[in-house]
Amino acid sequence: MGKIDVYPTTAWSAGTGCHGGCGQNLFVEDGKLVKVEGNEDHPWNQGRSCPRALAMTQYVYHEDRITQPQIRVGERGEGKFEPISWDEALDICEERMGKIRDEHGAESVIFVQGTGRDIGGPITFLAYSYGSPNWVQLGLSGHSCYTPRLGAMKTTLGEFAVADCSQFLEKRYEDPEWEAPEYIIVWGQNPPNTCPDGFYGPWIVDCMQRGSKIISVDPRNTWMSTRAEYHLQIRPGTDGALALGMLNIIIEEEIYDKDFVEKWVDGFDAIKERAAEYPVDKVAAITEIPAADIQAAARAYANAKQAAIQWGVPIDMCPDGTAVAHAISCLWTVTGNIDIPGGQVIAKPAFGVTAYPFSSEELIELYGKDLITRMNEKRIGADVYPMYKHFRGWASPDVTIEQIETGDPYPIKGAWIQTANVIGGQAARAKFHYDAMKKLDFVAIVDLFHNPTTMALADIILPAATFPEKNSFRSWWTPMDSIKKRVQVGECRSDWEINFELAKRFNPEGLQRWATVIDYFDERMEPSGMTFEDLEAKGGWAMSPEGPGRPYRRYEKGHLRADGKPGFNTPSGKVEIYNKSFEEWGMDPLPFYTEPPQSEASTPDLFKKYPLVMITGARSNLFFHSEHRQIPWLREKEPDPTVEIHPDTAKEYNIYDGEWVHLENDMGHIKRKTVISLKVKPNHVQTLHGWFKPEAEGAEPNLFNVWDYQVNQIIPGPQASKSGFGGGQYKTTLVRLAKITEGSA
Ligand SMILES: Nc1nc2c(c(=O)[nH]1)N[C@H]1C(S)=C(S)[C@@H](COP(=O)(O)OP(=O)(O)OC[C@H]3O[C@@H](n4cnc5c(=O)[nH]c(N)nc54)[C@H](O)[C@@H]3O)O[C@H]1N2
Ligand SMILES: Nc1nc2c(c(=O)[nH]1)N[C@H]1C(S)=C(S)[C@@H](COP(=O)(O)OP(=O)(O)OC[C@H]3O[C@@H](n4cnc5c(=O)[nH]c(N)nc54)[C@H](O)[C@@H]3O)O[C@H]1N2
Ligand SMILES: [Mo]
Repeated sequence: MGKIDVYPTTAWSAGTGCHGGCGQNLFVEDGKLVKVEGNEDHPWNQGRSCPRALAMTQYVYHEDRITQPQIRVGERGEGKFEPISWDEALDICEERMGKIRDEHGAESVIFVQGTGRDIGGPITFLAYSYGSPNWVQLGLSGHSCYTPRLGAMKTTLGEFAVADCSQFLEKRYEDPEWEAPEYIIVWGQNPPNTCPDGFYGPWIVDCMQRGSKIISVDPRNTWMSTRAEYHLQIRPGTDGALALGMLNIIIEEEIYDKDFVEKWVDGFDAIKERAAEYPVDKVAAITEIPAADIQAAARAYANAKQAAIQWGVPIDMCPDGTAVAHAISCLWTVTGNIDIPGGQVIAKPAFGVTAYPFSSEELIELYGKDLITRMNEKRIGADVYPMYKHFRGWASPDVTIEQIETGDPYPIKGAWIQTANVIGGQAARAKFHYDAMKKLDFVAIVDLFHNPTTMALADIILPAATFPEKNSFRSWWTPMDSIKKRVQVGECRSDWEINFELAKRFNPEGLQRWATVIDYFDERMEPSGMTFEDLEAKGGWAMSPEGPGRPYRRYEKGHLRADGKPGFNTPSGKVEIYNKSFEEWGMDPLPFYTEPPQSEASTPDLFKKYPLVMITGARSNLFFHSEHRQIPWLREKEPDPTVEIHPDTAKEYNIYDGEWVHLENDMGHIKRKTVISLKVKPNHVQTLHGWFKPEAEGAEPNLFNVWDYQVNQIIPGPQASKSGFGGGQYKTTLVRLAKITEGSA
């Protein structure tokens, strides 16, 4: 046995899959990773690990990993690939993408990513160097993941905010300035399992151990809701009504923070009037939550000295998710819970460091003025939906797939897919996506394993590195972390390295000032006064010093505005709950509620046929979306795709526990194994998305049995939001159960 070296690093995608941030120790023996354990010296997770991190050795050295670039040699979907060298693979990408650019323009290649892994930096670096404004989470209907919440916060508060669990303070819970929230509303989130969006879920549990009480807004009985003071068991998709109802109670009963509202809030009277349209009995009827519970929870939150809200992706998936997020943000605004200890703390990236440029000036310097013109004029969906037009960055997923199908107003010919399993995980209307994407001339995919999307579409596959195999840095709120390469597997390369090399071929002039990716990291990290290696030498993480990057009450200290004056970073200097940006963009400046597109009220006939509301995607901590089904330690714990069904419903359908059933609607059906459970209400069922069987045949038509299990086949689209942000119907689709009988497929 050789010597085992222990290296601290930060987990961020490839491997755990997640939004990352955990300090992990890598145990390396003779150049091989032999164990991963939580790093106790890291302030984020303080030594803890999740099952996916603990199973890293099985992920890194899995026999199915793609460890060399591959080229397709058979027909698309035949599953015939052959290894080629990196040079050959990148030459082909350069040539094929170059040809599309020459013939149709750079906008005819889309750059597709999945959720917020370590990818925003590398993929925009490549897309913009190539010249395409079409960076898209293809298939994520309504861009219904965090973007609607971000959009609502930025336009009202001028900032982003998160529940304060002391994460911006080095001493964490020991810091005397911090106070535990008296109440935390855990709103459509399952934090212990999911740790999303720069937030470590177990922090909520840490707060509970320090006295925080929970208000859970969740249609299901979960670990969190069963430990809550109040469980508001909401009808899926009706969160907007609940938020407005609570707001109305707080305003009517005058339990809001009058001083804060007086000094810092713009548009209170208008909000008051709008909220009055949501009296508690009406809201109780919409949400199926007893009126008394809504009142009690609203009072508990508003009367607390400090209280926080930690919200999740179901909010984005409500119709008009931006309006729902706007409504919820009004709760923390009128109660004055902004940037106070144990409230909603303003979240900024450590030292202001970001993985990719946001400002026009920086974009122009790197990629040329032409890119900005393309972003404004050619970005897909910007001419259709206000939130895409005014939030530069993303193209609209819903419009992109239509445009691939129609070629209107210009053809889409190629796709660069990196960190997304569009067909097997991300896309609602999965079959429509599959059919449309088959029409693309050229598809390059960067991934670690085969999945239904690589099998069905890839012309070139490039093998990505896991986090122990890569150099990178992370600055998603706080701290700023370094990720340092310690092992090598096959010829795998990091996403940064792959994109850096190809980007240089497309934009040699703009990018010539960096010889290596580390040079680029050093430049991005400049505001911190540290280089990548400096940060490594400090132990791999650092937090912003006293000043704009550190809480609390920065609006009083003049830390938020460019002019250095007290106030918020909005035109009025106040929190603009009457949303002037929305008004200017032709949207409702006040929050409102929209009924889900499928429900007893909106589609009574459909409801008669399909009386069950299907909630999908309540995360398992064993899997990240469609990943990890091939990892033995994880799969063993959850071998089959299941559906949670209430005992009464099981009785009605005459279904026993463990029996395989179909979930079906007019779009088709999928298979699930029944788990009879009190977690769901009788009229709801819940099932995890992302299922395919890596152990099954990959070649068409099988595609790892994806069509047997992929729930997104029966989730409709396009999104249900006028603004374009929000309303992917992942939590509100109507279905029925059917016994699988002999002869049924
Ligand atoms: N029914 C239903 N569907 C949903 C949801 C739901 O709640 N219900 N949630 C939606 C949401 S919120 C989101 S954000 C999307 C997410 O959807 P995706 O992010 O597309 O998730 P996956 O399907 O797991 O596909 C990710 C792929 O990236 C690869 N990968 C992982 N890490 C890396 C890496 O570091 N580098 C590279 N190059 N590849 C990597 C994995 O192997 C996998 O093949 O899914 C959406 N789909
Ligand atoms: N292990 C693991 N972690 C993950 C992921 C993963 O796949 N696996 N995915 C990552 C991604 S991209 C995301 S977006 C996040 C998502 O993570 P979260 O934001 O936590 O969201 P979900 O797990 O979809 O749902 C959280 C809870 O909301 C409830 N819910 C369902 N519908 C509604 C509704 O209409 N209203 C309300 N109020 N509640 C509802 C569900 O019952 C569930 O308990 O997790 C991230 N972290
Ligand atoms: Mo997500």
